[in-house]
Amino acid sequence: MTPEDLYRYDVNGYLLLEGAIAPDELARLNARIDVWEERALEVFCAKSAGENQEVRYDDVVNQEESLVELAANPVVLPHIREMVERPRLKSTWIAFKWRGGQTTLHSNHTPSVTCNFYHFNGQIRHNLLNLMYALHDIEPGGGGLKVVPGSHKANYPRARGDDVSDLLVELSMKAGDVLLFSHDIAHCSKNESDDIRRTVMYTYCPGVIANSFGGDGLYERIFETAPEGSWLKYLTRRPNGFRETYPQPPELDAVVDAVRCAGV
Ligand SMILES: O=C(O)CCC(=O)C(=O)O
Repeated sequence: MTPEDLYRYDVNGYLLLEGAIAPDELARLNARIDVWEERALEVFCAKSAGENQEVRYDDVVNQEESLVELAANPVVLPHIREMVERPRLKSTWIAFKWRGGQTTLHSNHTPSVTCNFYHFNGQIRHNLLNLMYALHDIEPGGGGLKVVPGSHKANYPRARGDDVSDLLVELSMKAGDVLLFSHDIAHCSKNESDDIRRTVMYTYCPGVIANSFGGDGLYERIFETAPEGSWLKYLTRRPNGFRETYPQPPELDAVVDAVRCAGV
């Protein structure tokens, strides 16, 4: 991460990286995700008007092979490595949001256990770093994440019933962009357009934290088949308290250089 990125992320609690998925890869992924959207459309059509107009599929890396490699996307590995201690993949999901589809305002910001939330300790540390990839453009009003910048470091809790709409900033994205954000930031979204918002999420936690779904062996199959010494293997290892279950690959300079040479 550059000093500019670090400053912005620390102050705001989020960072948008443009073009994190190469165009040909994006087209390949979207062709696969079209199939999921067809499935989702059936669920959406069965919803009543009062329901949340969102269809979400959890744990997608175990169901959609084309999404596995993105878990260790070389464009974002330096950010994950920098900001999460002994990182692990925690959860993944695809979400389709139609008009009215929303996620209500929430955050993890509960500074009751000091090692368990966003903090700075000579280095940015997260309990939960979220990566939201836009697979289609998300125009203003199209369900882009709305955040309260800086709220990941708030010292006062949000007052009950305060919708903080005066503080919310909506983040539009282009297809292939990735939005990194601390789950301690107050965030929400609502699609108020006729476009279907199509996103895929990957979340990362320190090695000591368990998976959101399934047991410790949730990513066993991916771990077993990932190349020895790879970041994919490391990120999908089992949690085991403070003890590592697989060695962390070397620093990412070589990865970053390779990405630069490839012109990503
Ligand atoms: O899909 C969204 O807009 C919100 C995602 C979210 O709330 C989260 O990652 O915690």
